[in-house]
Amino acid sequence: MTFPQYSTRLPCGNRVLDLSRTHVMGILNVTPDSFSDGGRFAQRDQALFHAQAMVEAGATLIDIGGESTRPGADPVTVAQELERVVPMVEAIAKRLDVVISVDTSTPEVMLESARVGAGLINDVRALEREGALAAAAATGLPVCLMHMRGEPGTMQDAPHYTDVTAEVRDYLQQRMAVCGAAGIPAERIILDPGFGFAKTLEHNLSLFKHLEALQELHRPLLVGVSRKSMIGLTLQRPVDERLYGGLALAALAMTKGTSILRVHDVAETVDVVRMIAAVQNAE
Ligand code: 7PM
Repeated sequence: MTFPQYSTRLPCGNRVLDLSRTHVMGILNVTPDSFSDGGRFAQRDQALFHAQAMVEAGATLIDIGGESTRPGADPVTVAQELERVVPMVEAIAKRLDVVISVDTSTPEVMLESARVGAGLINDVRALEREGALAAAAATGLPVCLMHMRGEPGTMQDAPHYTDVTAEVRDYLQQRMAVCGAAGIPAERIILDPGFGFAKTLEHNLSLFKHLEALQELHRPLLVGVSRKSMIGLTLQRPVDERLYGGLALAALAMTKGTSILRVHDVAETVDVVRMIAAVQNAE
């Protein structure tokens, strides 16, 4: 393993991530379809219980998202997203020792989440939405910039690339420059190739194979492939049978230098990370 070209200490609000090791980010969905309906408070209780289980299993970050990015999903209003996300951020920040990441593109959600204890902004639109750059800069928090093209609802309509890895790298480099000009320095940025976002299976596989090329940008990488269709299409598996494929990709991503693995299956992924780290740290 080559030594990272960036500081391994990433301040995330009132916590610090040590990027000299690989972290597991647990996915917590707070969209209404993600938990059985027992009313708003029962849903919050269930989500909190799930977050606690993920932290006990070794997640050092929890990613909270209130917008379904599924193609065809109803667009969520700012008020709905605030109501879903902010109370969860606050509840987790009060109770659990974990960095809270908010999966949002909405400026108001960034600002309110930061106010109640979020430690990281995770934006699948790389701060392209109106007002998002200024809001993220105002929070002072680190930002994960993800590559996508178009909008979630239409992004899978025949995406075309000449060289997917180079185009993803160039896009992320451009967004880093835009962030710099808006007062978000490179030291506060995490990069994500955006697996499954405006990419065919072939694009996803090629991008994964050449993931090391993103190290040229000298920033930590976050990879999210958990249960995604690139596993389903490759292995011909439905969404509830993609764990082993996902663990294979987690292992591969880690050996390619990924700092943060965004996953549903925390306990299983933590075993993969610990096992690889044991070998990497041997004489
Ligand atoms: C429907 C479609 C539901 C897509 C959920 C998804 C990533 C992310 C998501 C990722 C970062 C999922 C995605 N994916 N944030 N948010 N990187 N940074 O499968 O790959 O979890 S949502």
